[in-house]
Amino acid sequence: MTIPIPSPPSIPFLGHITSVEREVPLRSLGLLARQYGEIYELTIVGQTQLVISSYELLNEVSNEKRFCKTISPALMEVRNASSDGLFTAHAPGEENWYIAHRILMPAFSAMNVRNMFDDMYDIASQLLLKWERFGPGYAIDPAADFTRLTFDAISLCSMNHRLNSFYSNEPHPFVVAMGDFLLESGNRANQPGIITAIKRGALSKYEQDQNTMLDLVDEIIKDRKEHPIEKNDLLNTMLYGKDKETGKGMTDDNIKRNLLTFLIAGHETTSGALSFAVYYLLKNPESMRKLRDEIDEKIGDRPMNVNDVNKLPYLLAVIRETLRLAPTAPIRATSAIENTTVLNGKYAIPKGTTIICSIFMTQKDPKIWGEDAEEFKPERMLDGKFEALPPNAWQPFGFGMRGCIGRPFAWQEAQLVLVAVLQRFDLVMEDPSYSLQIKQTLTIKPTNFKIHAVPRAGKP
Ligand code: MNH
Repeated sequence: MTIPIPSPPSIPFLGHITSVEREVPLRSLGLLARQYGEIYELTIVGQTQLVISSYELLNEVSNEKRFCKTISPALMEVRNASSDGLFTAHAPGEENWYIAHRILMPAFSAMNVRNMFDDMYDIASQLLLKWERFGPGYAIDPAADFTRLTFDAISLCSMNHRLNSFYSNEPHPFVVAMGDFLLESGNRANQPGIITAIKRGALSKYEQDQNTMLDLVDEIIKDRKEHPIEKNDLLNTMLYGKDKETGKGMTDDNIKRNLLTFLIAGHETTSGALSFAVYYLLKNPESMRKLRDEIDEKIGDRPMNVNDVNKLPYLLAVIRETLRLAPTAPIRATSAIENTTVLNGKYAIPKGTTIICSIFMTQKDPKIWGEDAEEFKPERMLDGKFEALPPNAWQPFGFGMRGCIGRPFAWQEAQLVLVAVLQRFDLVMEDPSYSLQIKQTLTIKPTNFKIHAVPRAGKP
């Protein structure tokens, strides 16, 4: 016999909207988990969603025979711009996902990403120069500069297009439009359609933001068509690649949607991860010291090169631990393929119901990580302990066939940037009493966080 899934009391008509805080919905999801447990049900504007927060449940739903990715209400809104691009496509369901997946996977293989190292380093050098020239008195907003870096890097490495974000005081217009678009997409998922319709102003701004993003996409495609290059980059692969299974290429519209997808998914999460890493390292000076010692010993003053990637164990542990505590894509959504039960028949899960997997919570489950689960301890990822983790305990890059396609790219980029920055600078928190505040759009990043970069004595 199954037992009912707990649910907070709801208000007629509005459902559970009031339980889910606008600013940082994640925080409410965490509080609700504390009150209602590892699985609970929410009804938001007429849609039932289950929220799971324990390792055990996440592991059970991480099974492609029984569950598959579903496009959550928030991602349904993001589809307004990205449509059947890889991230927001329905699969199974939309053939374009399979075609694009097969054509584009090889472009982001570990091998191909190695070839992008020099372009990545080019962009990272621009950040180093900026921090050097502004000097130690300048209060750096790491999230803003890491966004310049990751955004310029995805565009240069995969589209051969320079955005030159470091040459502007303002964030790139695409980045501003994207932030507002993602935030509004999340809001729209949590409000009745009638409110969306009433908020006309927001609606037209919402459309403008999409146009701002798509304008850049059009510009990049036009530029490539006018100035073709011979390079197997992502853009040429999209324009000229053929799917071996169907013989089909990607349609013009699907190319546009995927270019947009890569411009968004290819920078926002890595930028957040780098910002969180800096935060945790500054809050844990012992870890900072160990990491710097490792870099000094293994690399010293020479520039890092592609053969150093994945060779620094403490660095890898720091990035893994950062993405455990602060998975920058903090939730994913799945649903049962058939009516089923979970936890040995305890709860019934109807086919198709959206299951929000709170990776943010599951990766802090004390049953896996112990009573100090909330603490930053890279040591738990060292000496074979990462490899020995139970399946799906660490899952910041999603799961199965819908897992992250950019993982090798993000992995190389995060290593390269942390090494280059720590080789040259002593980082200091602007306000030593700062404690983490999170800004959530669809992804998370630290907010109101400022640092200073003091050139290290005797370093180039
Ligand atoms: Mn990425 C899917 C996390 C970097 C491009 N990414 C996912 C998913 C997660 C994720 C989680 C699965 C989402 C879901 O189930 O709904 N991604 C990350 C993190 C980083 C990251 C934490 C950095 C750190 N991602 C990148 C980079 C790129 C990229 C860099 C591009 C170069 N990600 C994607 C794409 C998808 C995706 C494209 C969609 C894959 C698919 O469904 O086919």
